[in-house]
Amino acid sequence: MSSNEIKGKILIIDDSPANIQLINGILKDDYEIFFSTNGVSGIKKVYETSPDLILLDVVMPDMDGYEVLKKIKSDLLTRDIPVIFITALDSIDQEVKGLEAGAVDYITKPIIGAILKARVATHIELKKQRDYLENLTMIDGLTGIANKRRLNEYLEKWYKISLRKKLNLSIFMIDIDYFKLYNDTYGHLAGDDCLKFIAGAIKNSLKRPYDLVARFGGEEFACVIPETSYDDALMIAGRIKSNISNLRLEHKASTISSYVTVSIGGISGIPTELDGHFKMLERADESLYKAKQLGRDQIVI
Ligand code: GH3
Ligand code: MG
Ligand code: MG
Ligand code: MG
Repeated sequence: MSSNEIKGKILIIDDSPANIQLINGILKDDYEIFFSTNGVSGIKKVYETSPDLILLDVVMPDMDGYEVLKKIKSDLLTRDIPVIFITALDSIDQEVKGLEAGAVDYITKPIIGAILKARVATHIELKKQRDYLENLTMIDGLTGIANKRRLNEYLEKWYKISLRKKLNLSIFMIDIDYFKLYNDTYGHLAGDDCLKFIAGAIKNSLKRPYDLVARFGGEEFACVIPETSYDDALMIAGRIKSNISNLRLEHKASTISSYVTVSIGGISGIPTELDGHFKMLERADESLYKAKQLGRDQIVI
């Protein structure tokens, strides 16, 4: 790797080490390169490295390129990664078959360095634009945090990862106490400002890059906290509550405090096949209901 800016991660899956070496030589200055010499380990590498692009050989013993592509396309976690076939099979039928299987491009051997570079650059750029646009559709307009669509996608993804790797997953539902009264007292615009402050306080309470806060609806927020023990989840929920109370947003109509408070319901545990990610959200919502029943301004996990 040179000191140039690295533009993305590329995974090469090819049974020929000589091919891997050749492609690596062409691309290594611009990209971080990973490789695998067979389909099974290649698929494992896809999960380990989350590449921006996969260069896939068609003819390989055991598992061929089509089977590998099918596997990649069948999983939500990997299906959006663009795959380019690189192969010596240069018939039109083969190329059509490859593109119909879901490859974004088809490059025939012998590999010409400049062409490989140019096509790879195009597909990496397209992927970045896709990711950018995708992100735009997943942001809540008022608060700037993730919206419900993003939450669902993110939760489904972490549910699967946690199930597979037997990791603890925590979900919080956070609801502002007596928010209708807040609107009635201070007006709807002040209510909107309050939602923005609360969203910011929750966001600031989450320290790790994989923690997500989303606006679930009206005055409800949800957090997805992966790879965190029950005790740590409880501590994070406490941090959220105290950061919100530190905002000291006046709420004189509230019967439990003179400031805005929230109730937090959560679940924390290793998911099982029986759960499903919606079921986990439901259980977090049941905890929230309990927190409300117990008098609001508290955490139930
Ligand atoms: P509880 O303590 O039981 O949660 O009571 P609550 O008043 O917070 O709950 P309720 O569900 O009755 O009221 C929610 C209120 O949130 C009603 C609705 O007008 C307000 N709300 C929902 N979305 C927005 C919004 O985008 N902006 C503003 N200002 N208010 C909103
Ligand atoms: Mg081969
Ligand atoms: Mg509510
Ligand atoms: Mg409420």
